[in-house]
Amino acid sequence: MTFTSIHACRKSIRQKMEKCRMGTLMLIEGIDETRFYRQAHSDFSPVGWHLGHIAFTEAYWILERYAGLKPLFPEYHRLFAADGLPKCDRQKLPSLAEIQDYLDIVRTQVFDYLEIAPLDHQERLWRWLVQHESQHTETIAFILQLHHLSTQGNTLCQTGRTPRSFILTESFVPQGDQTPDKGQMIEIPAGEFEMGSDEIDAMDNERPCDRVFLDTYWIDRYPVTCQQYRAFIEAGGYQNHNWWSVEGWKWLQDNPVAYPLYWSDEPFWDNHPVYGVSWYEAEAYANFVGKRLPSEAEWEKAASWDVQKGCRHIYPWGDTEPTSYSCNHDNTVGHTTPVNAYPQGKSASGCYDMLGNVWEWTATWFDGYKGFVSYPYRGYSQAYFDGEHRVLRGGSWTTRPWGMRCSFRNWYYPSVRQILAGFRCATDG
Ligand code: AVJ
Ligand code: FE
Repeated sequence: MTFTSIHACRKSIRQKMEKCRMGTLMLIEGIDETRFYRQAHSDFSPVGWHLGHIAFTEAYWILERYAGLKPLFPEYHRLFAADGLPKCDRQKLPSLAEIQDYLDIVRTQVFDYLEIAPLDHQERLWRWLVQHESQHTETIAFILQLHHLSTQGNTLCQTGRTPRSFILTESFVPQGDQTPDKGQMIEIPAGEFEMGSDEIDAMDNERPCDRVFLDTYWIDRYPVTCQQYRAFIEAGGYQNHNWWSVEGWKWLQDNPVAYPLYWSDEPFWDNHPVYGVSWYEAEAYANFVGKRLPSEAEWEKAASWDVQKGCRHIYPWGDTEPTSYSCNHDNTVGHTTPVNAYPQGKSASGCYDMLGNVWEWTATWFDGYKGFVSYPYRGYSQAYFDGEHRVLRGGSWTTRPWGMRCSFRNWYYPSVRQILAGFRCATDG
């Protein structure tokens, strides 16, 4: 890097880190003690832990590993490292003020070091840190939704805001059920596409970019809506094992539910995507409409590949960073939006909402691509290549801009409903 470009690089990293932190702190502004210290669900740590972990991760990678400094707060290592305490033992935390101090003290020293950091070798890690914080901020948003759910009861607008209506410019025709209706599906012609990414922001699990051949398939233009999902509920979907896989039916018997975790019968939400469903519920719905879940390759090709031009895009709409016109993300709306609300965010193939609104379950088990190399540590991705996690794509209305791109891969156990995940369906050509 030249002197000017390294200077520009420092400045841009600093700005991203500041902007990212602002969003994190905005989310927890005015948080009460219960929500700060208590687990909302056994699979999730308390909000306070995530904040400490964000500071710890920055201190560990930048101050200890790069700057060679002694740990500032050695006692925080065990508490805030991901491989420290089990989730249920993360409730005895320092106070909110102490954790905020921790964040600030670390941040000041990190910015001091940034001025002299050899970014030629370190840029990837600095940018990884912004994404790391972004992901924990999203997890905090999931946890806040769960707290709302347990205190306010079940409504789709969990943020405490009045839901906003959208003036829609494109019509939306909900599809029928039972017969695979290709009317609202898009045909993706057979051929190769470029899957994954080698860009500097790409996580280890997105690399390396590779050409992948797919046969012709069809994919839903929109994520499955509440109205469509209601047909499944009303047809006795949760009572009829015919639609469920053996695994899925077993999950349902162990977790007797009859509608998504986040659900409302109000017509207002009819054209919003369904969310708060486990992978098994998504699979059962797909069977019900005679379809299946897309593989992650099918999802990514529909999101990123321009068949006409024969090239991939970082985002469905092209290569420019997301704005409030391209998709519902970054907590700006505060809830889901109708699935046709963002015509400007369409992919080249014509799919809506590929990024933002709700995460989308895919049929694929999380694994490394051919040529995978762990970065920055084995526990980031590789520890989850266990054949027990399903890949999700796309991002939700709480995803920060730094985690939004067509190649981004998320992963959770198929039983998890506590994330903002819905799905769309696919069929063979
Ligand atoms: C990609 C969201 C599944 O939160 O477990 C954060 C991201 N990894 N710190 C998670 C992550 C390490 C990860 N997910
Ligand atoms: Fe982490």
